[in-house]
Amino acid sequence: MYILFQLERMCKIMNNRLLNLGFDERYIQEATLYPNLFLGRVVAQYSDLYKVITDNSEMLAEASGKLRYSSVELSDFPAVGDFVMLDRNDGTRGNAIIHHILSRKSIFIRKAAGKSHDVQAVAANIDIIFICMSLNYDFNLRRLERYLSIAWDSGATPVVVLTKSDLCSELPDRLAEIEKIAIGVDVVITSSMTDDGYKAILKYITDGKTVAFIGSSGVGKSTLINRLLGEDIIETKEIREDDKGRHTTTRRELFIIPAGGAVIDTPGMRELGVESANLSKTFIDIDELAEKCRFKDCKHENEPGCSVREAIKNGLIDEDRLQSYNKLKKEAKYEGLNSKQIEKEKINVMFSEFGGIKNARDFIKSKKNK
Ligand SMILES: Nc1nc2c(ncn2[C@@H]2O[C@H](COP(=O)(O)OP(=O)(O)OP(=O)(O)O)[C@@H](O)[C@H]2O)c(=O)[nH]1
Ligand SMILES: [Mg+2]
Ligand SMILES: [Zn+2]
Repeated sequence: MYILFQLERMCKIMNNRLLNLGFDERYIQEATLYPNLFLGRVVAQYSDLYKVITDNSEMLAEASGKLRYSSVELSDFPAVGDFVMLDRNDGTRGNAIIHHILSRKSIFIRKAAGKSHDVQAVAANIDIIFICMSLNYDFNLRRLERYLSIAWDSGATPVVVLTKSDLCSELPDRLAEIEKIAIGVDVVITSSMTDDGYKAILKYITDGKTVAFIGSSGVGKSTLINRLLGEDIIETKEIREDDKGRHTTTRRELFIIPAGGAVIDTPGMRELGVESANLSKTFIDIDELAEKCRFKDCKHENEPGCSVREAIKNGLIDEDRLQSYNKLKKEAKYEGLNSKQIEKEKINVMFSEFGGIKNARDFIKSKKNK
């Protein structure tokens, strides 16, 4: 009886661990396509090596030759948060091999720094993206618009996390500014100076969900995650006087939260290059006004009957916001493509038992004709 009880308890712990890691029905089902391989989740990356967790083990893994050669962009390689198919379920006989990456429900992508213009996956299969911005020197509305454009395209839901509220004396002003530009986005305020200063973020981190913290260096991402973990697992460091961070966190890493859910910590980003963006969601105010412009192809410069210019004149929209919109439009190679692709993949998974969407359509048609 006691053994049975212990067994039940162990199963519960295991199931909770898997649930908190995000192993939900969707991935378990997709994994059945590869009956000879094992399902795991990438929790950290060290250049070419990955730390992976499976249902009963943790091991190092590398991408298979085939996966490496078929990858065009950096973002085609495994990323932290990815669900992957491995050749083994324990690491006692050397590194495991990652053969497949399961289809991603969301992916936060940025153009990598440097000349390569490569596209890098920051975090995969996340439900919520915490865009962290500190309420002192880091506060910058134009940068926030940039983060939001990518986040809305990622397939995850953005939440703005304003950190270091203890260092800000104009909180109501800052909030009013943000509310004007982060349309339809939750905004939460945190401080690590009080015991409950991090509690506003708790409601977003629940069983089976994965959240990612992104933002500039030194805004307090790792400090918040340590609070969630209940102990100082991640190194945090004071930043210099001029608030230029030293990049304390150097790798992306996924942690399981004891109370439920998983979080991904990321190193502070110096620049955030935009490859794919959802501008119509981020700048919904401008898009809605643009529909009322006299000319369909209005550039909102000095055309007559321009509703956007009218709104700027009346102080409803800042000129800077329109410029930010134009700049991102120019920079983004794709608009709304990422999310559309993800949507298509979801549909394909849904219809996989028919052999994909095309066969599903034929099937529905044949039913109708009967
Ligand atoms: N006053 C104040 N300081 C904070 C707060 N949160 C974090 N800090 C301090 O800010 C510094 C940077 O915090 P980190 O958590 O390392 O910042 P990070 O965003 O993880 O930085 P990177 O890892 O470099 O990206 C540390 O000295 C923290 O103690 C806060 O709410 N108020
Ligand atoms: Mg950090
Ligand atoms: Zn116009």
